[in-house]
Amino acid sequence: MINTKNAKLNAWVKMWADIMQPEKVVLCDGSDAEFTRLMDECVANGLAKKLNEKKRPNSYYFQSDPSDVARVENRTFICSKKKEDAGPTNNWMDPVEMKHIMISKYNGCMKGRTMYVIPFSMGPLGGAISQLGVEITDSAYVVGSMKIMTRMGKCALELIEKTGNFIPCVHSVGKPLPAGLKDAKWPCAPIDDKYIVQFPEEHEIWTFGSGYGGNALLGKKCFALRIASKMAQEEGWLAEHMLILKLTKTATKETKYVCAAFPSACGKTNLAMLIPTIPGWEVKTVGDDISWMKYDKNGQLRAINPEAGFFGVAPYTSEKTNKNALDSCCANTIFTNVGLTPDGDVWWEGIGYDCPVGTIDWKGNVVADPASRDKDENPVAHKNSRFAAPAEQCPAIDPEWENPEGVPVSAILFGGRRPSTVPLIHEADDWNHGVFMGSIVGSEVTAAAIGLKAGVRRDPFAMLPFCGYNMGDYFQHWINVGAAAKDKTKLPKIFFVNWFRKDNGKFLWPGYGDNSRVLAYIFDRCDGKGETVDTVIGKVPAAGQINIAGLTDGTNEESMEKVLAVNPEDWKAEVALIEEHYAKFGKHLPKELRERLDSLKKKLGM
Ligand code: SAT
Ligand code: MN
Repeated sequence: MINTKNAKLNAWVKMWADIMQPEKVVLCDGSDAEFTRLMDECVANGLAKKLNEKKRPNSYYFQSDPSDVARVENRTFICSKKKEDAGPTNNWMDPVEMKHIMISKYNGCMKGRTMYVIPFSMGPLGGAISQLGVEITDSAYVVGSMKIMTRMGKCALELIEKTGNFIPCVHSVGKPLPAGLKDAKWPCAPIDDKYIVQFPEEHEIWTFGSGYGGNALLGKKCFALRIASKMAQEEGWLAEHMLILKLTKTATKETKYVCAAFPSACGKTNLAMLIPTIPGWEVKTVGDDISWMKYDKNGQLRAINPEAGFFGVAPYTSEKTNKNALDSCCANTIFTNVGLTPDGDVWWEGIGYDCPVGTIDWKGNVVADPASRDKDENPVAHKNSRFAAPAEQCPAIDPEWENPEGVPVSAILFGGRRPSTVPLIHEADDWNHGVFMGSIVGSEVTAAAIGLKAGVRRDPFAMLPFCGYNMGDYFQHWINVGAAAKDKTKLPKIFFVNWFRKDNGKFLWPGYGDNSRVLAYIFDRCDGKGETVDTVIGKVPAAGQINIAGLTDGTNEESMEKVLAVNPEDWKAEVALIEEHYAKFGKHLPKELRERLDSLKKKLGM
């Protein structure tokens, strides 16, 4: 058992060890030596491969079970006392009933395995916006990943020992290891036996049966979004699925911080680490996935990145699309479900060079003839294959990224993948209009979750899979946060962007580094500069306001007109979809949003 200075923590671990019956219990110290020891143990047991030390020092390669490659939304539950409090967009089960089921699953589930106890901090240690947690797990892969993704071990334990405050996070891969048997390459439970469970009223997380990403690294989606969104509602702050970046106008050294919410696998990591293609601008990264925001004593909304690493989608990350992400995973990185090259390095589709003959694909098969392989039907790297890399290794990391006070937020962006209807950028008239924009975010489905139907789905605030309570009440919370601003002029300006609009099947905007052209416009708009045109949905840039000088991909005045167009017929069809979406929330839909929709309808003559 463990013997920390905190009796509550000791008793909690003992209670779970009695239920799960591990062979031993290990309190993680978070040291580099511990990381290397645990990862080398995985290698020795056939669960991982060590990558070529010369090419990728201290880095490891894992292949998951084919049933365990992404989040599982139909196995994710919000267990509030009342079903209504989980709302229409979450799976709900009664907490008592769920605990009953899960205790029977957890009973003896760690037999033959080690129970690791991981104290961790989400956010800079001791920071005003930060929170503490403890995860118990029987997966060394999870320990290694938590070491990269959070501040974990001794440093967090010392704070927990002082305060006794921590969010309890319980995880097991759900596969006891009988004596004498060799472990599976990736132990986990069958798909229908996976449970990703949040108890929002108790601020507690129980997951079972999956070892992958957001299902198992409980500091991330389960805590920093689902539980934290509930805590934020109770305490008046915001826990959001947003990247945070710093934009600097190099001539004057003026800076602005921007937060942006896009659904999973829509390019948050790329935007967060963007290298501008226009002179005079610099982008630095604070975070690529999650933003916690609170007002400071002067009424300025400030944001922290609660994470310490990037859990990024590997495919299509290249020198060209995201050099900073590639450089971030140069060492001390865990790769999952990418290809493994004969010289002990990693490969994925879109890495920027051909797949070496003899590469092992994510399913463990040798790729004998890379050229004949169908990269969509049978990719070498799974479409949701990931790297977990320390944020401090990012060449573009902002020196302020560990500021415990957070960074001041000037603008908030919403967006998704929309092939039609939605212009490259439009601007909200005020905070509540921005909340309306967030509430109607929609996106084409990506590979970040298993079992979703293809097509556009509504993903309000990019929080659909991550909101820990009734989404209608969450909309209301956003309205309340705006209303609580001491000084409304300090509220971030809100914009909606869409890098993915198409014309005849071809993207109308180059994206990636060229998104700096849109960021430059946003920067100026935050200072009240730049010319806009009013449309039914908000302000769009006047012709010529977005700098397209030097673009060689065919972008011109004409294509800009198309990418910025607001077509009333498209929006009439969109309104019908929004009506359908809003109808789900019943009396939980804030009247302010209903009024916005009515005013849009009026403008469209509906
Ligand atoms: O939830 S994960 O951490 O697996 C990745 C994502 O969906 O953004
Ligand atoms: Mn995400």
